[in-house]
Amino acid sequence: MSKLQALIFDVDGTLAETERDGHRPAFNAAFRDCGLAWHWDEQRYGELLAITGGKERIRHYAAQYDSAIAASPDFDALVGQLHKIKTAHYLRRVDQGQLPLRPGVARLISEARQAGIRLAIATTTTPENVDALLRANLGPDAPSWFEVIGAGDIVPAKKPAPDIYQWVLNRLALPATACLAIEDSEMGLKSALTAGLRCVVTISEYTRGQDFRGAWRVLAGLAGCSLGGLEEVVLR
Ligand code: XBP
Ligand code: MG
Repeated sequence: MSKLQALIFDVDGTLAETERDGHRPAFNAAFRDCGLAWHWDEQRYGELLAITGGKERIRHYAAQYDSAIAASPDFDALVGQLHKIKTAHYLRRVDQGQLPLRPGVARLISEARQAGIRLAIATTTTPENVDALLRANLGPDAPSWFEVIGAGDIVPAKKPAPDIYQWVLNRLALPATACLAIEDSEMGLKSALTAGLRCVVTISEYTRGQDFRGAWRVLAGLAGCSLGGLEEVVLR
């Protein structure tokens, strides 16, 4: 039995519903800015979320639907430029308050802080996106509440690989048994489980119907979830 010592939060889909109305329009704006006739509608984007990481998602889409561009000599540079522009568009949306936290997230973070439970982030998204989302919704100090923020390219293999959770556990210097991961997707769940973590899933807009076998709890969201309830999960 272990006492819960840390909560490790995923970001996109878990802290906030960022994909459909945040990342997706930011990608489309970057495509327009670069003169590409690409457009990811809600359904296409849902399919593309099977590829974690924005740059990886762009590469996958080009390989599938625009082989001429994928084969161009400056494709690598184009991917980097597209993603940089996309991130700027995304950050603008976050800073304008367009991406609120999901119900119950702020309360759980506050409860954990009051109880001395350590906080961390394990996400595929770009680090600046994490800081901006936390500041926009919880105030300028919020990123400092998270002892470890593992994000984006800090690890070689993105979710569902366990790398990002292993990276966070190493920096927390805690065993997986003392922590609980909170995720929204099958990819994130697999990443946490492979890293030896218990994981609570809060289903998000794009992850309804995914395979959450192995999760300790599958919830519609954190609105009705207390820290005590989560601690009881870990102590089982
Ligand atoms: C979700 C992702 C990210 C975002 C886009 O991350 O897979 O790639 O879709 O962000 P998580 P970037 O659920 O692990 O938070 O374009 O910065 O990758
Ligand atoms: Mg997620």
